[in-house]
Amino acid sequence: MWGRLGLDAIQTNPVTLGAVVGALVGVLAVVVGLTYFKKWSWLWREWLTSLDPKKIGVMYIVVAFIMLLRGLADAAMLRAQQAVFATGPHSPISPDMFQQVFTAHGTIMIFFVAMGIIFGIINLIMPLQIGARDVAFPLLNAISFWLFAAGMVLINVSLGLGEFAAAGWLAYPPLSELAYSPGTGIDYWIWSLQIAGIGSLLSGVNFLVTIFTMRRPGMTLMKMPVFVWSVVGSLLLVAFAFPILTATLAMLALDRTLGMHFFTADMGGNPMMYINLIWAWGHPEVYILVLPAFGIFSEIVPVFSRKKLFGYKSMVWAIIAIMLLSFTVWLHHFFTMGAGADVNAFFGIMTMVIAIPTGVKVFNWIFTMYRGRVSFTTPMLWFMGFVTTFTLGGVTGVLMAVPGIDFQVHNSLFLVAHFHNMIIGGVVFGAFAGFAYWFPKFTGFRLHEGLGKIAFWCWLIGFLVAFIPLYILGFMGAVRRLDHYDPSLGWQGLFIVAGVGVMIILIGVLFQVLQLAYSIWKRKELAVGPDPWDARTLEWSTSTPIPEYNFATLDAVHTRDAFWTMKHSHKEKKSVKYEPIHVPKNTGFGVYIGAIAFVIGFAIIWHIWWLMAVGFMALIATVVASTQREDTEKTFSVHQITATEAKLWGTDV
Ligand code: HEM
Ligand SMILES: [Cu+2]
Repeated sequence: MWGRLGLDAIQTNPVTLGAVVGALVGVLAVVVGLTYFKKWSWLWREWLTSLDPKKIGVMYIVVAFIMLLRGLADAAMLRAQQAVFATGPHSPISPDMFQQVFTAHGTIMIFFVAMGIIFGIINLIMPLQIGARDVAFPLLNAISFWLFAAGMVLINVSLGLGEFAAAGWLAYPPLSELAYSPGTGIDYWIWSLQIAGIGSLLSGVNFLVTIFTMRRPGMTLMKMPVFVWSVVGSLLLVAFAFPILTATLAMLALDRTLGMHFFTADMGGNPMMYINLIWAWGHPEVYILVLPAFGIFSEIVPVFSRKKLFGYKSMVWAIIAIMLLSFTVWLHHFFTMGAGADVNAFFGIMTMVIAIPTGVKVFNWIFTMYRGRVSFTTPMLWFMGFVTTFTLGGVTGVLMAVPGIDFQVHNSLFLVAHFHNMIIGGVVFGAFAGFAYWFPKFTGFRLHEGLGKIAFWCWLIGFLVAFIPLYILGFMGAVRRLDHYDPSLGWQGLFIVAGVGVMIILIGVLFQVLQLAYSIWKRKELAVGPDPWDARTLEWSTSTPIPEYNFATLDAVHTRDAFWTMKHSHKEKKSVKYEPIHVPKNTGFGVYIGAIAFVIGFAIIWHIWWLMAVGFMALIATVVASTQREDTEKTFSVHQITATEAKLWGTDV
């Protein structure tokens, strides 16, 4: 009846059990809190069923932040093992568990932290920046979020029920095939990524349509803010790369559940095919994550340098070039697989070519600062940290693009240091910069600067202390995913230094939490107006708090920095005339579809076939029911808009 699921599926390892109990206590605390304060219906009405991208964006970021804490906990365990226990016979972390921990860390950080942050920020900022009131398909947007959330819950269930995957974050076969990973871990991995990935694909299409059809009148493509351009680049990559992931995961699932042989080492299968496919998605994926971060910095640098962005057009072309080139380099992840010298040379050269448009962007940011009146606020500090660490990561990347060198450092800690340089310096610092920059637009108060600066320095110094030793260790021959080594190798000192670096980072995270709490506490003193930084793009032109319909009127724009022009052209303000505005009504369909996707995934993982069938039928019924909704919009009347605007702008009449 319950397929592979039995009581023996419950994890009993003390470390895992502790984590599960901790997580359950956390969930319980939230449930009790919501019940005690009678907030359930508020939560359902205001948040879970909302189709407002501003709220969906916040929910993405909340999920991503919780997952960041889990990913950091995993990272701390890896560091503790390598610094303290790796040379001795005893460790609280068994070799098998170590594999689960690095797989969990990589998977969760990429799919549920970085992707969550990026989609959260796109939801929050993109519609506002193009001067729109919504996205093209609001319900689809909610469904995407709930599929992301369903994938997140599913992969975390494997902590307590069954096992976490232990084949690395990309689950290379043959290790990930049934013969070598007979448990449920890989199935959890496949289905949670499949569900979340379909959500990402739907978002990608949804946002592209939004950008191409819903811009303010007058905002031609070459007048879009660079952040929006970076989102276009990122989403085109989503649209073309995620189907490859979906197909690859589906083939691995067919191998594992129906005994097929796409990627097995026998019966005509070929594991090398998987490695090609997964990186044909995987390399574009890193640009899916980093392009929006470039976009964030392209907004921040001009505002805090009090100058317009240097080289707008070259910025746009650089995004397009990076986007196209990123599909031509995937083989640099497996130069050592034996494709031959000519193939390796081609992919090595293409990889180096990508450094050119990226360099263009870095120079443009620096030229924007040149002779500007630069104010070193926290967003700007994150930018400076980004330029430093990202450039270091870029240089080591170009180094590894030389196949001959890669043969030496492939799968070593040198590589691990390189990609964390790009991901932490690029995506994570970019997210923090954007968070500090846009926070006041959504809340009406700034984050405390002093605490933010301390957090920044902890992150930057902690990052360098944690990862520079890995470059050296990589040269000394330390491979990645290593849970034991001989003390005579002399590596332990460097691993201990790296561990200290992680502690400094964790102190930084503590300061960020402190900063948020303190800023909320002191929100009266930190209160600011709708345009605290004297910014240039449309999201700052509406009031704070932002009304549900974003903008009362959709005035045409004429220039690139549209809001800047509005502020500085001394045209007489025409008397505004409002028209009724329609916004989508809340609906629970997103939540239902996410929940059903979770059940289907769970049923397939545990081979509970009747439940899977029931799930699919429920899915079809729900989709059909959702198309039958009639009363899907609510309307703000002219009278309501006038009253709301007067209240928001503090000009009560
Ligand atoms: C912020 C502090 C972080 C620390 C201290 C850290 C630490 C580590 C460590 C120790 C490993 C294992 C290295 C080994 O193989 O020996 C690792 C692997 C990895 N990390 Fe991180 N990491 C951090 C953040 C991130 C972030 C933000 C991401 C992505 C968004 C990320 C993605 C990965 C991936 C994909 C792997 C490879 C996992 C595998 O081998 O399958 N990490 N990290
Ligand atoms: Cu790559």
